[in-house]
Amino acid sequence: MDLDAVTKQSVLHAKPDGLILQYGTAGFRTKAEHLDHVMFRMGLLAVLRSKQTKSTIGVMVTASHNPEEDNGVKLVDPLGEMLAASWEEHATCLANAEEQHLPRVLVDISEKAAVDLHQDAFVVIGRDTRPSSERLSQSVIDGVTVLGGQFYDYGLLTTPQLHYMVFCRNSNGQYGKATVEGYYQKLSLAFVELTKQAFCRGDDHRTLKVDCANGIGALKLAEMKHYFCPGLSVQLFNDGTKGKLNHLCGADFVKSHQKPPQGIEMRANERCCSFDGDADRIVYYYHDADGQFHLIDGDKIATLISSFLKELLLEIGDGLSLGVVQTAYANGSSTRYLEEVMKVPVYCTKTGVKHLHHKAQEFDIGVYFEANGHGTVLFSKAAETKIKQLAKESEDEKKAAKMLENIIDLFNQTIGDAISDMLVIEAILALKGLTVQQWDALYTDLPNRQLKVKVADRQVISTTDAERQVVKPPGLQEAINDLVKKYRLSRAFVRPSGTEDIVRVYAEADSQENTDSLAYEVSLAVFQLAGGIGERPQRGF
Ligand code: 16G
Ligand code: MG
Repeated sequence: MDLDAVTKQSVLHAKPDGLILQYGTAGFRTKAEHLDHVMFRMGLLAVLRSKQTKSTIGVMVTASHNPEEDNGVKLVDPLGEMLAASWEEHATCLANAEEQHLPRVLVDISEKAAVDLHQDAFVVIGRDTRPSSERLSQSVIDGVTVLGGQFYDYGLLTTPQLHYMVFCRNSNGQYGKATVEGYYQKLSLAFVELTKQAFCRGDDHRTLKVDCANGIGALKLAEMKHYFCPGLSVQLFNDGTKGKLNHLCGADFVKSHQKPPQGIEMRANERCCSFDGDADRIVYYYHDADGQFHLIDGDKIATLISSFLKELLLEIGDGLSLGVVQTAYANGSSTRYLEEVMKVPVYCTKTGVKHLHHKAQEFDIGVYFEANGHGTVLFSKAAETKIKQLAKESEDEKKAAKMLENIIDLFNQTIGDAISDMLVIEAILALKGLTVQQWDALYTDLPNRQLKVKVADRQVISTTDAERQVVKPPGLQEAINDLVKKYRLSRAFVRPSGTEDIVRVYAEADSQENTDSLAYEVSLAVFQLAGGIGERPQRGF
């Protein structure tokens, strides 16, 4: 390591005095103007991680669904996964080191992680469409080059596409070709194969309206959509030509406000979906004939997908295990439906993709979705081999095995991917001949409400049992228990946000009115027992 060169370059990417940032659930994320030094340093860290793993490492510059003025960065590990937890700590140390300590921190990390400094390093970089992203990704490149790393800059990519590229490169192309064209071809080939039967039945021409959050998803879907024709035609809205990124649109807006985005024309019973700003989340929705809005979130997506997979597995008489992984935010009705009607085992983990992802890896086939629309299906190597080598005795078995093979190719196995999820969902709806209303009718969501409470220090709250129980501060869980007892079919939990300086409150109950009361009362308990600041929570929002 040429530490003198690092010191010299680092001055050009100086850390603002006193700024402390944390590598959180989704990497570093804050106002773009505070991130230049973090980007440079993540370039340095990516080189060390690449040397240590002897693999290509990814760096994605994005702040997902955050406002356009924000930005962020995360590292992608060799198999296209999120950065290992021990390296999150290194990332935090490096980002917060004062200028004069930077060389020492780099040496420390190299020693602690036993990095072979003679090893070559290769880093691939992607970015979203934010105005600040191009400049910030240049700072990443400065960091990579000053430590002698090689790099390839993909430029504009969705987050899942960058994960895909990393995995392709580290699997010697076995997972796919590490180009945008390779990604399009892999997914669209699997989609066309999978839907052949449905579309040759002459089913009506299918149209889907997609709100792209004025983000990168629009550019990529525009390049890709001719591959799905004539089976599926997608119409893009909020494609970034006019509106602001994530402003009054996108998956996060639709899910949290439970209303349609601006900028999309919806007619009754038309199937619509929204991506988030970096296209790793998707939610569906429609208006019924009475103009009522219906949201189909990650829970219902998981249900549709797992019931289809279960049917195919029954067909091939497999013995492969299927499990669904959710978080505490999953609607109670979805969990009940999966367990009691579909008889599928359901597991709950802490919020954040990496937690769900790791749990899902324990199954032959692990379906994971957060209610907010982030999710995918992971097939173990063993399951994939078994499906491919199965002695197929009947036509039906052959058909089911072929479909499973296509589904394996269609799902992005590295991380939730709005484009790939959308194609799987569209394929299943077409094959099953399901309308969006029929899908929605699988079960009825319990009314639910999410609120935010401002407290002086959100870390005074700590939780256990996959965030469903509070252990600190004392008395808070007891207060929540007492409030929950007042309502039917009720449930509530609180947790400190990993991305904002607030505490999140979740409540559900038998009616919207009761849910709103419960959410308000729990917010008040948080405010009183966990050091609330500013305005007290108000009834009615
Ligand atoms: C991040 C996570 C997402 C999680 C959300 C929770 C990744 C890639 N993203 O966006 O999974 O649902 O944070 O935010 O892990 P919160 O902690 O503010 O509620
Ligand atoms: Mg995102």
